[in-house]
Amino acid sequence: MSYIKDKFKVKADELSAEVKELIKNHGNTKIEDVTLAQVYQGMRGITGLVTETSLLDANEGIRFRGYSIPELREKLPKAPGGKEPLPEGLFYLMLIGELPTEADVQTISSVLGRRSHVPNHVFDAIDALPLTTHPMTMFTIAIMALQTESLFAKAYAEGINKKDYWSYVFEDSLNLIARLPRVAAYIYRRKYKGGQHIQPNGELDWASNFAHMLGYTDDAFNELMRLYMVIHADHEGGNVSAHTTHLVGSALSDPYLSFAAGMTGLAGPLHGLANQEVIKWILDMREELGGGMPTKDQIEAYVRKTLADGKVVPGYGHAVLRKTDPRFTAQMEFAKTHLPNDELVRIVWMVYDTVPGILTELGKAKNPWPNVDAHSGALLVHYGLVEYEFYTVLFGVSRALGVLASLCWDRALGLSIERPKSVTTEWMKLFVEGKAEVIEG
Ligand code: HAX
Repeated sequence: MSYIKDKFKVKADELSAEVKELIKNHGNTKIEDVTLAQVYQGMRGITGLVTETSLLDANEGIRFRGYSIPELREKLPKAPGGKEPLPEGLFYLMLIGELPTEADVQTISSVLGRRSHVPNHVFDAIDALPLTTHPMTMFTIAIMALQTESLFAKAYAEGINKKDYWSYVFEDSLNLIARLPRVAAYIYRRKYKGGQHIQPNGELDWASNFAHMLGYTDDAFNELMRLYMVIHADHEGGNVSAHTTHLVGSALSDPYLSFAAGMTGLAGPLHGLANQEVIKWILDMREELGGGMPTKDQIEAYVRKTLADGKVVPGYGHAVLRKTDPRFTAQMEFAKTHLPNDELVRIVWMVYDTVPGILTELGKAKNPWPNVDAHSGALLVHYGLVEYEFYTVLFGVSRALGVLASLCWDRALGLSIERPKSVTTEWMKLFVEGKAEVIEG
């Protein structure tokens, strides 16, 4: 691993120098004006963050270091006999900014395998929770319990030079990514499989070892896990889980604390929890209609009822995207290859034929198209992973790759503690009347 860390340091030193020059020469350049609506409505569209690992285009979707999802599926190294990219390769790409070789991916795979030991007190912390606890709550608590292992926190307590922060954050990030599948699988097996745990297999790649610890042995499920771990990893910096991890990290909270905070955000139904909400919504619809395949008219009626009840249609819409999410399309392609006749998948596709027209007709949602969460559950159900409350944990394990690679960059670039300015509505009213000055933050 040390050669990858050395390579990261070289890249980080180069970029740090460029950023210093940019700030020195263009620090006062205005990027855009901010409207009152943007301040009230979730800061939508305000450029206020730098995230090196990926960039989102409203129409094209996500690009990781310039590569789209179809390009990643083609160019990243695969497991022997596999067709889907290995997530270890995506992690390397996000960290270093270059496509990895097979050897780079092998190195990361074996480092993650070697570092996957989880101390017993973490399992004890999970075991102390009632079985009824939501898996995302268990996951977040387990990550907090793992914080005892933070090298950054120990080094900071002993006193380190700020130039070295990145090195400890780098080690913590690798250790955390290595441990998360074991923690997540423990939660799954405890809650749903009577506590019959499965030991890791160090011979397997990161995603298929995760599948193995969950209890799945099907090769196609390994492929799904590799694809799943790649497409959920990163979505630039402003989404709730990435932004929260970055924000908390900016206070020099260590990667365990920062990532746990990000996961509490991922657990919200407008963000990562939407993946469980989608499948729940489809299953509820099917139950209400008496089972089997619904007709197009029945789906349309159910969508309209959902909206009339003042609820969102889960899996549709996005704060930035304005077209079908390429992460949805990648899963659709996977389904066309591996499970084209699956009933639930066909319902997902029928919903895709129905919802955008209705949301467009109603004219409220800025994006009527499906996002990543609209498809993922149906694929998991097909392979037997029917416990949908667990789905956001899968998302969280994947999201670690992106937000922790970003956290390494945050510390390597010496980014500041985040502290935007806030105002009161009283101030807003005076400002629009020309009676208040902009207060310097
Ligand atoms: N169903 C019904 N109404 C929707 C909608 C949907 N799928 N998507 C947006 N709208 C509504 C909004 O609730 C909002 O209504 P109000 O003015 O009454 O508040 C209006 O349309 C305008 O919203 P928007 O500007 O188009 O969307 P936002 O940027 O505010 O929100 C969301 C983006 C993703 C939160 C939103 O589209 C939504 O709630 N979708 C359903 C939940 C979902 O799928 N979330 C997962 C998103 C992807 C992700 O983060 N995955 O982890």
